[in-house]
Amino acid sequence: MKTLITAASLSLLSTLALAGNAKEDAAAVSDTIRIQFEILDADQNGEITKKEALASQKLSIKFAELDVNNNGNLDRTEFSQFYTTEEK
Ligand SMILES: [Ca+2]
Ligand SMILES: [Ca+2]
Repeated sequence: MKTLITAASLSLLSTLALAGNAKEDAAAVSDTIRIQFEILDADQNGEITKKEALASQKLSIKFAELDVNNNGNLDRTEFSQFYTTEEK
């Protein structure tokens, strides 16, 4: 019984450790996304227009693909897709 508890505790600990790392990675990525977004969002209205996207060749190439709701702007959610697909 004692062995079982130890094994369970160990697996719980490693699960927590993994979750901790993933959380840190996600935080680092979202920091980068936020900074990139602010750089590209020249007029700081919270959306990146096609014109603003021209500052990044890669972004302007993928603009139509990323503009999921086709409103001609990329919001943070849409922009984060660019970043996460770019990383892979
Ligand atoms: Ca803007
Ligand atoms: Ca959009």
